[in-house]
Amino acid sequence: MSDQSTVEYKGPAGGWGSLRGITRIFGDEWPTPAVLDTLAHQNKPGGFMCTSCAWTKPANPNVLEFCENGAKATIWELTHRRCTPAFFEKHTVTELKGWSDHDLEHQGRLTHPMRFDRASDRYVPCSWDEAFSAIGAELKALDPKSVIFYASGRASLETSYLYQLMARLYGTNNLPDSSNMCHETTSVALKTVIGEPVGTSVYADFSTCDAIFFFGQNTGSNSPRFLHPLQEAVKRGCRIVTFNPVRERGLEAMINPQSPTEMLTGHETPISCQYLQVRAGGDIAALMGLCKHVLQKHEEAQREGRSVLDLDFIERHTSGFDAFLDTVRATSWEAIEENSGLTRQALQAAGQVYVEAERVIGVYGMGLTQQVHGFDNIAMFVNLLLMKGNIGRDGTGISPVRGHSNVQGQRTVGISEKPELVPMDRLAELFGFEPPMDKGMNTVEACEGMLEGTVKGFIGLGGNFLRAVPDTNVMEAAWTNMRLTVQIATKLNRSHLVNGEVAYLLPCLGRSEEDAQATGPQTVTMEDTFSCIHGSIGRRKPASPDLLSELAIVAGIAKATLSPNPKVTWDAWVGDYGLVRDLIEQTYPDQFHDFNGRMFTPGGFYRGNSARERIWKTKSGRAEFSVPPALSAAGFDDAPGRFRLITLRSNDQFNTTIYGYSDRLRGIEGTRDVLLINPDDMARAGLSEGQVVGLSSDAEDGKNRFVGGLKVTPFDLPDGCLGGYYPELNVLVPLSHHDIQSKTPASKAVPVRIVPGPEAG
Ligand SMILES: Nc1nc2c(c(=O)[nH]1)N[C@H]1C(S)=C(S)[C@@H](COP(=O)(O)OP(=O)(O)OC[C@H]3O[C@@H](n4cnc5c(=O)[nH]c(N)nc54)[C@H](O)[C@@H]3O)O[C@H]1N2
Ligand SMILES: Nc1nc2c(c(=O)[nH]1)N[C@H]1C(S)=C(S)[C@@H](COP(=O)(O)OP(=O)(O)OC[C@H]3O[C@@H](n4cnc5c(=O)[nH]c(N)nc54)[C@H](O)[C@@H]3O)O[C@H]1N2
Ligand SMILES: [Mo]
Repeated sequence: MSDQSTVEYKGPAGGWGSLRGITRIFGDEWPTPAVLDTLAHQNKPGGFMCTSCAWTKPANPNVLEFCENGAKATIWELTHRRCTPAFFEKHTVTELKGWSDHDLEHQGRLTHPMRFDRASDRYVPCSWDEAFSAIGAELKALDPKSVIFYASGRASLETSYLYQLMARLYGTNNLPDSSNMCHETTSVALKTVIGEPVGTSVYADFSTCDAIFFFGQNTGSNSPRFLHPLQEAVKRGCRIVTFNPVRERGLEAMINPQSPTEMLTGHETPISCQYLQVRAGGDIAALMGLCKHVLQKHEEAQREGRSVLDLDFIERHTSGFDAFLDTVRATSWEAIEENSGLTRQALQAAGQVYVEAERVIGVYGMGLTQQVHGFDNIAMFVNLLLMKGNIGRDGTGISPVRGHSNVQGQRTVGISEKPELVPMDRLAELFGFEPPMDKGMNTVEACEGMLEGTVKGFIGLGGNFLRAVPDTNVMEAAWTNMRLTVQIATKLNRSHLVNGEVAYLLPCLGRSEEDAQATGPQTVTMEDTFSCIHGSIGRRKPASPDLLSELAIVAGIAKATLSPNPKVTWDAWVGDYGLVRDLIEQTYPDQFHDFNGRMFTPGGFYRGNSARERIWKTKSGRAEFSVPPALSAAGFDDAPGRFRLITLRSNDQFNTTIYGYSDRLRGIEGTRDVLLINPDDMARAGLSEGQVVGLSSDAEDGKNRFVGGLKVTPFDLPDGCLGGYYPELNVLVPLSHHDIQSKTPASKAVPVRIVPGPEAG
């Protein structure tokens, strides 16, 4: 690498920096002092469960069981700012479209149901009754197959269950979820190869594992409380090996902000013992390299009468091993080095950690799932783990780190476009109707439907769909062709500004707020990344007296739309969420028995996982070794001038919610309009630091996609890889660029070229 220095952050993750991150937000959003009480109970039994990530809530929590980003999420929700009808009177929707994501949400909490008035180009206040009956009338007039019921992974199990029930009673399985842009690859790949759509590890496994392999998950920013068990693991001798094109600080070193000694002495714990900067899309090859080393060591050991592979496990529990071995043998180190961007020596050293460890956990995130061959990334990771029986034993497992706080749970209780994943017979029996059995649309298919004009209505249970999906410009243009768009939200975002002919914006309670109904204050529940279910009670005064709970809004729309059914008692359910938990229990008796009785179990109650018990619900009845169809996960070839763009999250955002402009852990401050590039690539492209350039799409469809105004920023990345921020760069991700099997958009290796000069297009 040339000696041009790169932008970086030299401090550890956690530490004083994380406290400064929180206090900066505090200063700006300062809610009531009561927020401190909410934070003190955050993620603890009987308290409220953080709306940020899906990391688990342990049975024995820290004194303060929240992180920098969890605190930001709570403060953001409990802000004193209000986005009232008076605000909408002042600003036209067209004007607001010119505002940044940060400025829109920064207006604070929505307070009143609003109807979009096309004539004045403004949102105007309306009553709840008016909104529900207008939406009901529109839905009745539409073909159910033309309406999308989207959910962002935050809403509780109770609301989610009723949401899918409403969609199915109405007549559609069009239930895409934010998961379709996220860990859908996991749901499809793990279901295929181990028979469960979710991870097999639990929290306790992190106390007994000998090694952890990390692929494409940014713990320091996205699940910071995970750093505590990692720090503990390192201290007891567990070895952590990380594969990531970016040197993420949280995986290099941390200071526990809850330890006074560490804070005062500045003593940091190194996290990864080896850090391999794999090329974006290079993981299939990297994993192949690890497997090749394991196999070689096994063959050496066999000559001495020993074994590295768990042959007994392979024999009794797996299928496809021979074909897999043939492929590992046939793949050359040259091909592995070229596709992974890593040297044979580095891969062998990492492979040796795997060989020497008795118990290994495989952790991963968006770096593996958001790729054209994302499915094969995950299947390949499972291959590595199966070689030594590292699934279904204490201290082992495959561990996807889920995103939104209840995204996994939404799938568990039936938000799925795939009817075969839902116990339709039970729904039919419980509610006396014939559920639709045709496949619904996932996120990409819903977008395709909007482009084709077959989708006419959209209901959004949270989220910022239009900003989160690929091909922003194309999708925004198509969106306004819809007849009906309804958004249930806490804060204003861009998806609320691009409207169908009839459009409503319905404000809801946040999870930290008291949800009082006919039978008193209500509890809601969520499922964390380890399949543990937790009750959550909000205690803060609602941001406005005109808010309804998400569950009440769903029921309001349902009642106005569906014909009466004696088995479907919306009012009773709104009055007592415990009745909805009874329905969940009746629908999923094995996993949710005694739901109401167990929901406050410290650490949550575990709903079980067959693969963890080595019961494989796959086609063959065994865990599947598989052969990847390609060594590169990128899904496109290299070409002169073509780069692989990684769309990143900063430490100062939660998805499309932009708290601020400080990506502290990467040393990028003050702006998000950056193009991260390594100094060698900079020199080759004739660029200089601070120069403003654009990016254009280099996808095979040849379509024109362009983003300008990006500041060239030298950054430590592998050759041929660029970094920039999501959602600003979603303009460049083609809708057709997605994981082949699950259709998760492939946002981590997007083909682009650099266009010098800000105005080029
Ligand atoms: N503070 C905060 N927390 C969050 C979120 C947030 O936006 N902000 N979002 C939440 C949600 S919904 C989700 S899904 C999770 C997302 O959390 P993560 O799964 O961590 O997702 P990302 O940050 O998008 O990307 C993860 C990492 O993948 C790396 N990467 C990119 N390409 C590759 C590749 O080809 N191979 C490998 N091995 N690595 C690669 C990137 O450098 C990055 O470090 O976080 C959740 N938590
Ligand atoms: N290029 C690129 N694109 C990506 C990704 C990427 O890494 N790169 N990541 C993808 C991933 S992993 C995901 S999960 C999606 C995220 O997609 P979404 O889940 O659709 O988006 P969010 O940004 O999480 O949604 C934020 C909005 O949710 C609303 N909200 C907040 N709290 C609540 C609440 O309690 N109730 C309700 N009803 N609304 C609430 C607020 O109005 C806020 O503006 O984006 C995906 N898109
Ligand atoms: Mo996500």
